[in-house]
Amino acid sequence: MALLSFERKYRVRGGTLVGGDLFDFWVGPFYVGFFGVTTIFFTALGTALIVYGAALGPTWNIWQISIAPPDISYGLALAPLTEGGLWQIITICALGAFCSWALREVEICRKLGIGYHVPVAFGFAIFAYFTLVVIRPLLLGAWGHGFPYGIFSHLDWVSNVGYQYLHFHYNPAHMIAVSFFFTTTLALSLHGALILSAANPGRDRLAPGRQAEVKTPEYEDTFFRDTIGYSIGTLGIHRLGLVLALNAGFWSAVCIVISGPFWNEGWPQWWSWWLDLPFWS
Ligand code: 07D
Ligand code: 07D
Ligand code: U10
Repeated sequence: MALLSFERKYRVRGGTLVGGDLFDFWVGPFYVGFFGVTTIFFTALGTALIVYGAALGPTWNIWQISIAPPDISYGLALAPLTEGGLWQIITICALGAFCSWALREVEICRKLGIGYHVPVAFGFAIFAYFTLVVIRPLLLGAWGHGFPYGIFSHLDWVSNVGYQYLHFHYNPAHMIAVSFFFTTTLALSLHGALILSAANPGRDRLAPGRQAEVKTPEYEDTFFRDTIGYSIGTLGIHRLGLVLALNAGFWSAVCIVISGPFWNEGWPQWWSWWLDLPFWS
């Protein structure tokens, strides 16, 4: 079914979580819904506050604009606008916008009658952000532990926090997260390459007598059986991809939340448990 005639069939009322029919309409290609309105609200307010913070100075250089969290001395209190209060409201707006976006995805899934996999997956990204700017600062007792909102300043924060633990690569959860990120790109490159190779077979590599045609999944299975002895299958690779990517985000959240709240020394020191094993003595 062509996209436009499909849309005529699917663009009907129903499936909303909040607001009933009130916002149940589209603007151009975009579904609006109650959560489309809250997305626009939080995004517009948050962006306006970032622009206001930038206007307060000292720079309009897009790379250097930075909205810093309050000083550690404010603890978990609200800070004056110009001393971190802006960061606090922008954080609320960001979480409001991200959660609205996820719930708008849920409403679209309900309209389509498909699973909630995409909003659940986005939920893991939101969870990683929530861990950085809410859970860890709460556990450490100050909003000042959140990261600043600026392109280069947030890189400075990552580097500084990393070196605070001497060698962040020794953080075991960081190792797991990094490995999941690497595995995700490996899996996506294998999958993208395999699908393209089956959909678009090279004429010059065809065995004599074969026609260039889009190949069936048996060919895809056989490639990996011949290569590594096992094929995970056409549905399986998508399950695997999702599981790998969600784990990358999940273990990232773990690696940062244990740094400080549950481990104060350098991460290399953490490995002394290995040397302390009774086995060696
Ligand atoms: C390609 C989808 C499109 C999204 C894009 C991002 C903004 C920010 C805001 C000026 C894959 C849009 C950017 C709306 C503009 C202001 C105030 C997604 C794609 C293009 N980072 N980070 C970037 C964010 C954190 C780290 C780039 C956001 C943590 C490192 C971009 C968050 C840590 C590097 C960016 C966030 C961290 C980057 C490209 C939130 C650990 C880089 C992102 C909300 C996770 C890279 C100059 C990208 C870079 C980079 C955005 C959080 C580390 C500016 C929105 C605190 C080491 N980050 N980041 O392609 O070039 O994502 O930085 O949590 O090297 Mg970051
Ligand atoms: C938080 C982004 C959420 C985004 C959301 C959506 C918009 C809308 C609109 C485009 C989690 C935002 C959307 C704004 C945009 C439009 C229209 C994603 C988030 C909700 N590290 N490290 C990680 C590596 C080192 C350190 C994670 C590698 C050094 C610290 C990942 C290396 C030191 C922290 C990772 C390396 C160090 C991390 C990041 C290599 C520094 C964290 C991914 C090869 C000296 C962070 C939760 C992530 C973390 C983190 C990878 C090196 C420090 C596993 C590959 C040794 C302090 N590092 N790292 O979390 O875990 O994504 O955050 O050297 O805080 Mg690291
Ligand atoms: C996948 C797949 C698959 C496919 C696919 C894909 C995964 C097998 C079948 C998809 C993959 C791709 C297309 C590949 C590329 C994707 C990436 C690399 C990922 C990164 C993506 C991007 C960088 C693009 C990001 C773009 C975004 C997020 C869109 C931005 C849009 C908006 C902000 C509008 C959102 C709409 C909302 C909230 C509701 C409706 C609102 C409007 C239309 C605006 C009008 C406003 C109102 C009506 C309210 C009034 C508001 C006011 C007055 C204030 C406005 C103020 C402002 C500041 C705007 O597996 O199959 O193929 O394709």
